[in-house]
Amino acid sequence: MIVGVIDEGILATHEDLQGQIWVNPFEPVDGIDNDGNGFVDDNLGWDFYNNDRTTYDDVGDNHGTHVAGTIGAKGNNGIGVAGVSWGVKMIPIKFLQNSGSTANAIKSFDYLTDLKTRHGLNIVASNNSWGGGGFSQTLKDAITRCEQANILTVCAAGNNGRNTDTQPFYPSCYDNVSIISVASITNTGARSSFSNYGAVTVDIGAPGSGIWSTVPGTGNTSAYASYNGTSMASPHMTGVLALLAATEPGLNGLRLKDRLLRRGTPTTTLAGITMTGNRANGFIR
Ligand SMILES: [Ca+2]
Ligand SMILES: [Ca+2]
Ligand SMILES: [Ca+2]
Ligand SMILES: [Ca+2]
Repeated sequence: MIVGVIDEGILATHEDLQGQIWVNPFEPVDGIDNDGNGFVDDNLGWDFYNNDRTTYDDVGDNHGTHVAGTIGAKGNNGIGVAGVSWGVKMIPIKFLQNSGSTANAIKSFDYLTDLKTRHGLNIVASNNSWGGGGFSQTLKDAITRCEQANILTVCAAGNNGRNTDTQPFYPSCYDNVSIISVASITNTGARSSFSNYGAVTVDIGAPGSGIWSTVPGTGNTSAYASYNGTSMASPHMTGVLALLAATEPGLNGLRLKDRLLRRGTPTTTLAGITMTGNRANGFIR
């Protein structure tokens, strides 16, 4: 199972992420674009922000590293945390470094679509713990190209505490059927006060308050921190999606999404303010 993490970079050498980061098998580091995708030596994904091959930069790529830990930090190794899916491989696709552009977000989605269509990799989804720009037809079109390649787009619902049915937040509110928009809940199951919601535009809830995960420490050491946000809820959902895809390899794309949403746990605090009224459930039957 492979998922794309479209975010900041990821500290791939973190003690609890080693082995969890995808390595491009078609791209030896030799100064040549061996796989012909236009990116030289993209063995660990690509950095669209700086347009270079280093998908971790020592400038505070902590958000991306934190998100990655929630999806797939190594479990059962006696250290740190355990991600939702221990068997997943994550492709670092960096387009954020404090800020990011829609143009580079589009390139990020297309990078993933190209990897899957070119090599037939089992890329099931991308995680998108970001948003906030206005409506962009070209970004929506890039998500549609992912959709056509059976790559689901998991999105943070946003942290404005508002109903996005009336005040949209993007990309979570594009009407692509492949988007899964995730609200944040607390450890009691209540909606986190910051979390956006919407009976039409938000699909499901997942934990996003007080989430302990991997971050770069001083000198790029392995550290851990607690963050809040729908940015932390979305990767829980992406992790559950990877688990489900692993146990039911015949399911992909929209069938996977449908199964994923329906197997959530009904949650009264999410009823009427999300499409399903469910919270994510990683229990494999
Ligand atoms: Ca390449
Ligand atoms: Ca190369
Ligand atoms: Ca870089
Ligand atoms: Ca661990």
